[in-house]
Amino acid sequence: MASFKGSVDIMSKNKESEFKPYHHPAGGWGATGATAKVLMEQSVLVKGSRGLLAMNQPGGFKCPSCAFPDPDHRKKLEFCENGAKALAHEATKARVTREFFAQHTVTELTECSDYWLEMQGRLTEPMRYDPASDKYVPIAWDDAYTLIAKHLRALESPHQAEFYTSGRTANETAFLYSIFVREFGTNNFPDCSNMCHEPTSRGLPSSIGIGKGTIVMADFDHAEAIFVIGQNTGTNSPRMMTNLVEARKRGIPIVLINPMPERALIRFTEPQDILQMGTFGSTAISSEFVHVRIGGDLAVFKGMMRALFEAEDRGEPVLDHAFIANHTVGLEALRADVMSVSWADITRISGISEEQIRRIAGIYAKSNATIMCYGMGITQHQEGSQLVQQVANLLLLKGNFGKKGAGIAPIRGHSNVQGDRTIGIDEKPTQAYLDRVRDVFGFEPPREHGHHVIEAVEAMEAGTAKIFFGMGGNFVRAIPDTERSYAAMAKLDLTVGIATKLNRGHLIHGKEALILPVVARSEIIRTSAGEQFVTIEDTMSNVTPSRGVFEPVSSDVRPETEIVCRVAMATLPESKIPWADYIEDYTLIRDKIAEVYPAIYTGFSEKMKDPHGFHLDIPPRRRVWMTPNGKANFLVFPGLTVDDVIDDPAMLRLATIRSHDQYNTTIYSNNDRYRGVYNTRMVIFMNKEDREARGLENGAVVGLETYSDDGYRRYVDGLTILDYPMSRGSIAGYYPELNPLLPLDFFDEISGTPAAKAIPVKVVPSVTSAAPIRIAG
Ligand SMILES: Nc1nc2c(c(=O)[nH]1)N[C@H]1C(S)=C(S)[C@@H](COP(=O)(O)OP(=O)(O)OC[C@H]3O[C@@H](n4cnc5c(=O)[nH]c(N)nc54)[C@H](O)[C@@H]3O)O[C@H]1N2
Ligand SMILES: Nc1nc2c(c(=O)[nH]1)N[C@H]1C(S)=C(S)[C@@H](COP(=O)(O)OP(=O)(O)OC[C@H]3O[C@@H](n4cnc5c(=O)[nH]c(N)nc54)[C@H](O)[C@@H]3O)O[C@H]1N2
Ligand SMILES: [Mo]
Repeated sequence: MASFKGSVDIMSKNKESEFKPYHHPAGGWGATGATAKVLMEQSVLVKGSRGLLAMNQPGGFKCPSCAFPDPDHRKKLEFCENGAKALAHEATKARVTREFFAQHTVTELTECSDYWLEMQGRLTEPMRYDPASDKYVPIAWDDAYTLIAKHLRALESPHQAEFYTSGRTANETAFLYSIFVREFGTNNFPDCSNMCHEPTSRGLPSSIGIGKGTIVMADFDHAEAIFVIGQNTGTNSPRMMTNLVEARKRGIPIVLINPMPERALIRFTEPQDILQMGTFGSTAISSEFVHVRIGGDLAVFKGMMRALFEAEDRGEPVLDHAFIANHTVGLEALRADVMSVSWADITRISGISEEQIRRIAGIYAKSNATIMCYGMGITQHQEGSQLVQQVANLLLLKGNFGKKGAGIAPIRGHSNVQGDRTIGIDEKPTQAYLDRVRDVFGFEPPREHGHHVIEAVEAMEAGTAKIFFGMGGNFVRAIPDTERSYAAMAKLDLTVGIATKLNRGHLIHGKEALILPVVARSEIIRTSAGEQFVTIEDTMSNVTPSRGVFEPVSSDVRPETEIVCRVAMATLPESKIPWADYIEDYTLIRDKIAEVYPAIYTGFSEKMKDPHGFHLDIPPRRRVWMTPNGKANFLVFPGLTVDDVIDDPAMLRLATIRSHDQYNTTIYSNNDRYRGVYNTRMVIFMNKEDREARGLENGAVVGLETYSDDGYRRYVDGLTILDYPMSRGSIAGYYPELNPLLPLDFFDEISGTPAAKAIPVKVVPSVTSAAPIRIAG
């Protein structure tokens, strides 16, 4: 069995691994201390602090971390511990230079951990892989563009190239990229969103007419109940904790549905609340913790709906009948489906008692305005899209759209992942959009659907894809089935990584390979037309300008937008599109965005004069439904399970999740403070009874093996079991170390999103000897 490079961290070998449960509230002084520490580690205390002052402020830049919006009027400083980490790592003093690459062969670098690669610092000049020396060597920008163009033009078909986007790419870049790739001739746009909130984008349109969330920030102030489902807010969208704290202080119930009691959602101290900090006070966040089994959410939702229908049958009016009559279709079919499932099955599959489900249904029934937030715990299942539709069903039953304090709230990940989608990064574009592109730009775009992430990997495996072009991100580390995916990438003729930092995606490369370094979000973009800014769309559909404040890391990095334009000019010399102009003046790009999207982007350039930006129209907020029948639809999904049932009592469901000190594939440290894990990431969180049933000790080192019937053995070794209050039958461990366990074909058919939260695994003996973890008593 191959060992996966990067799984075991050489740095942490010298430090003792430890498991020491965290008993403090999340946030508070722990977060403040961690912020100062990361700024010091990256040697950017002064620069970083200056950056934090400009982050998420009007006229400044947007935090490169998550997609949570800025407040309308709130604290003076608007950043969190994890935003500070993202900024410190972007503004770091460390540099990856040509001397660095001269010192290490690529084979040597693949032996280093993801953490070590990240800590080497910012990329400073374009590099080309040299097979003779097995090293990256410098290349001039023009030669890099020529090399890409040569490869692209040599393809038999444009569909042999895969154009990936990670969600940090700004609107202007993403828009030009989508136009260039379509003029080149393909819709192959695998996107990080395919692994993330695609079930939202694909599931919600048939339900409410748009694949986006429907709340705005102010809705938190008017909500009467908030549900947080399958989302680790305190780590992944820490700025949302302010909204939850404020809601709790107003006495609003917050219902948490999660197989793990995430620390911050239990008790939280706001690092920016001086009084609470001074008194070591904290706020209890969840008023009701629903300790669901992995994949048990469908049963919980159906139980809630059943309780509502039963109340109606008893003559207690809990549904919004006027709304249902005027705005929806399909109630009776939904009722029939929900009433056909028994309470016995609901409680068995969810792991939640009828009493508790009735209680949270009661909270929901009483509330006149409810927000339901959800994250990867809902989307990353085999039926993630249909699960999202059930969240919408619940909300529709009480008319929770188009009124203050209510709505559906997918909490997106990357800061512009939603914007990239809006602006054309879509492997299945609509014909109406393609017509607009044709009319505005004067070329005929390809009409057939392109590849999403999984299809792109399959094409690489099959040898039909020849080129991978990565606009940001760390594709090879983010995707499932690590071993197969590495092999697939290595078959390519050319891999291009447009990046700020060195990552494994640059080391698992094609026959030829390029690393092209960019100006980062926090840095100034200067062109002949003066300083430029870009725009992003957050998870609540606010479009705001982002203007960097630091000098670029080197004179040899380029804005992403320029890279797209120059690749286009080199590849399509006959193009009539004025690419050279777009390099200089981003207003020209925004004017074209307005032409392609008149319904939402009219007057874009003008609107961007307001540093607060503007809100894109979300029709359900006006109770307008852009569905084929013009109504909101109750959608039926029969049964109670969202993942294939494995008939073996040894089976455990594994959720691959993020630690507190990582940003996706970027590892900031090997600690996970709120879960009490220090100096290691090779752990699995397990319920004590599940552990004892297997005759194992707390701290035992084991392997995990996936149930799969496609002939591949998927196995990860050297994992320490930690007693953790997980729901029964549910275990969790870290992404990306456990991606080798996630089969490529284990995904939601509607969205193509891998079921990274529901991998069926069994515990198997360990064949290596891992260093023991000290378990604090
Ligand atoms: N600091 C930091 N911020 C980030 C990121 C990061 O890596 N670091 N990543 C960004 C990105 S791209 C994204 S998409 C978001 C991700 O943010 P989240 O959606 O919070 O992602 P995860 O940490 O993967 O896991 C979410 C939660 O799902 C729970 N869960 C697992 N399975 C189930 C289930 O079956 N049902 C329920 N109800 N819950 C379940 C887990 O216990 C965990 O609490 O965060 C973004 N922000
Ligand atoms: N098993 C499992 N797999 C998962 C998930 C999971 O929960 N479990 N989560 C999935 C999710 S939600 C997502 S979104 C994907 C994430 O997949 P990606 O978006 O591909 O991964 P990231 O780790 O966010 O990418 C990090 C890299 O982006 C580059 N970068 C950072 N900033 C910039 C910038 O400003 N410009 C450019 N050009 N490059 C930049 C840096 O080089 C850095 O190394 O992973 C998915 N994979
Ligand atoms: Mo994501």
